[in-house]
Amino acid sequence: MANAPFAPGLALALERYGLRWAPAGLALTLLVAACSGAGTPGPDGATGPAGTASPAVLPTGTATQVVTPALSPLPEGATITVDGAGDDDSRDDLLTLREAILLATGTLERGSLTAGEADNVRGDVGGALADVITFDASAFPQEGGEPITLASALPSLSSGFDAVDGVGATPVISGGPFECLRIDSGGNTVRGLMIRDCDTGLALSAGAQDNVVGGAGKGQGNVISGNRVGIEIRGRGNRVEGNLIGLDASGRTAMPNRAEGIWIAPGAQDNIIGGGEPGTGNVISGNDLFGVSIDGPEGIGLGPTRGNVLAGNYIGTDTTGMVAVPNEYGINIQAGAQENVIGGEGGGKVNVIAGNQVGIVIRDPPTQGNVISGNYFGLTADGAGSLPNGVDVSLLEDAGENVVRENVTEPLP
Ligand SMILES: [Ca+2]
Repeated sequence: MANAPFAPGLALALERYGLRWAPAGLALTLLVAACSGAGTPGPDGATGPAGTASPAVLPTGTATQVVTPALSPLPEGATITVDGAGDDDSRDDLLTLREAILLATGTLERGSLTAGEADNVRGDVGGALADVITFDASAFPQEGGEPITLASALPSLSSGFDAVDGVGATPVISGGPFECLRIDSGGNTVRGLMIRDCDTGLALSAGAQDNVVGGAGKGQGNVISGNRVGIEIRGRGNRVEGNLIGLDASGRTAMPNRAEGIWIAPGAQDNIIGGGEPGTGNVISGNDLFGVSIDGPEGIGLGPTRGNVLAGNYIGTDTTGMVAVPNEYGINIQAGAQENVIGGEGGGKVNVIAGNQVGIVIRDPPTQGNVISGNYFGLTADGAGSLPNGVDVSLLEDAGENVVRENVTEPLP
C-alpha cells in the first residue's frame, strides 16, 4: 500500500457532471490499495471481514436478503415488424418504432392502423400480451441504412414482457437531449440495437424488474455509446449482457458516453452486469468519466443500492481485451453503495479492468461491504501481458470498510 497524489481530474470531472465531492481535505490523498497476487492475502487497505471473497457470501450480519416476487409471464402476443425509419405516429404505410411500442403497450389500437401498417402486425397485440418488435432488414441494412432519429423520448416499455429485438437487422436509434428508451415494467428484452446521441440511452426505472438488456447470443448485444449516460438502472434484478458501452460497433474505437457508461443509480438492487456465463460479458470502455458508477442513496432517502454484481466484463479495453480503450475511471462506487460485488470466484467472473486512468475508485463513509475480488487489474484478458491502469484501486480515506482481495495484478506465468 502506498500513498499517491490525488488525481487532479477527479474533482473537476465530478463537478462538471454535477456530482458531489468529498471535503477538500479528504480529497488530497488517495489510499492506493496494492492489489495482491492470486491466492495471497489482501492488502492492508482491505479491512473487510474475512471470508467474504465469494460473492455469494456477503459480510456477516450486514446482508439483507431481499426476496423479489416473481413476475407472472404474459401470454404470447404479436410479432410487430418495424419498416419505417421515421419517428411519426401517423396513418401511412410504414410502421415506425414509436408506433410499434404504442401497439405493444396497448396505447395504439391495431384497428386504427392502415392496411399497410396492419400487415406488419402478426398475431394478437397489446398490453396484456408479450409482443416482439423486430426490424425489417431491408429497411435497416447493415450498410447505408438511415438511423431512427427521434424527435422526443420513445414511449416507455410499460406493460411488461415485450421485446425490442434488432437481431437480424441493424437498427440505429439516434436521440437528443432526453431519455431515448425507458423500461418501467418487468420481463422485457432490449437487444441488437445501437442507441446513440441521447441524454440517457436506455433508462430502467425503479419499476423495471427482471429485464434483459442485450444477450449472450450472436448479435444480441446492444451498442450504447455516444450518449451522456449509456444505461441508467434504478430497478431490481435486471441483466445487462453482451453489450458494447462507450465503443462504436467495431468494438475497437471509443465512442464515449460522457458521464457514465452504466449508472447503477440510488436504490438499484441485485442487477447483474455481465455474469460469468459465456457471451454475457460487456465491453465497457472509452467513456469520458465512469465506465460503471454504483451510486448509493446517501442523502436522497431511497432504499440501499445493494447486491449488484459486475462479473466477466472488459472495462477499459477493446473487444479483444488486449488493447486499451480507456475510461477515465473504470468503476466508481460512492455515496453509500453497499455489498455490491465486482468479480467473484470462477474464471468467467473475472473482470478485466485495464487501461483506465483509474481502475476502481471507492469513496464516502457509508460506502461499505463492497467486495472486489478475483479480477485482473492492469492485465490483458489472457492474463499474460501488461495493460496498466494509471492506478488500479483507489480507496479514498473516507470510504467505509470494503473488501479488496485476491485480484491479479502481475502477469500470469
Ligand atoms: Ca405509420
